[in-house]
Amino acid sequence: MSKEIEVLKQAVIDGDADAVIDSAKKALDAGINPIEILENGISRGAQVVGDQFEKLEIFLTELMLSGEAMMAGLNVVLPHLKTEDVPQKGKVVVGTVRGDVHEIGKNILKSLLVANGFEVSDLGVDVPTSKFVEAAEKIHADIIALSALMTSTLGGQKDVIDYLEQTGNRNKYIIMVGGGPTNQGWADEIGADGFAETAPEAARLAIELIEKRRN
Ligand code: B12
Repeated sequence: MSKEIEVLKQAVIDGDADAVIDSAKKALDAGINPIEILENGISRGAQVVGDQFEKLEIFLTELMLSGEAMMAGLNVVLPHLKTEDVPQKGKVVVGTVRGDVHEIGKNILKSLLVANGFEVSDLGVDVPTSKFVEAAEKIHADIIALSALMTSTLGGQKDVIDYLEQTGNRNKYIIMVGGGPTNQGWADEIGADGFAETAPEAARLAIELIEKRRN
């Protein structure tokens, strides 16, 4: 891993927003791909912070400082994502499910979808089930992308699918799920159409699923 990315990852772990901004700029100046900066610098730093929090090696204040540092890094890196000069691929509603305020992964996903030619409506965090469906109907979305970062909020993804089924609208939308505790098994269990481990994979999958549906 390059020196710039190592420094960035450590700055995320230290919860030092100024150092995150500085090292993210240096990584961009060094010509490192923004996706690599996000995945290997910010996301890997987040993973370490999460592990430390789980083991009670750090506490909420430190978790919050790291969260703020990650957001600061995102603000530097996301505008540098290369936007593909492609025709519109489709419309996506994204959001973090009810009860969950984690937004970093969702924001990366949104930016990568936009960079890949999708029109994205971002509902933010702690989004009630019905709001996803209302927004999807309003913009005639192709995809609803649901982020959940906690085992206690995963159910919010299933709620959206159940709601669509109950109202006879399930087949109108492609449902993608992702975020920390989600996996393919969970996606299969709740009847989602797709799961991806990372945002770049999610953007590729969105293209694949939309093409499959249209053919
Ligand atoms: C930063 C952070 C916070 C910040 C969030 C800041 C913000 N503005 O978002 C703050 C401090 C607010 C926070 C709060 C809390 N947190 Co927190 N947090 C984290 C941490 C360290 C990093 C999360 C993150 O941003 N990762 C980086 C991003 C890039 O990764 P990602 O979200 O997974 O996204 C990637 C992929 O999953 C994918 N993806 C994401 N969404 C989607 C959606 C789709 C459709 C697809 C296909 C893909 C996809 O793409 C992304 C990029 O590749 C995690 C640890 C971890 N391992 O996740 C804990 C963690 C998620 N938090 C945790 C907890 C417990 C909390 C609190 C309850 C703490 C408390 N006692 O108050 C609160 C929850 C508040 C709430 N109601 O939501 C636990 C959850 C445990 C669990 N399994 O349930 C974790 C796992 C830490 C731990 N190990 O204990 N947290």
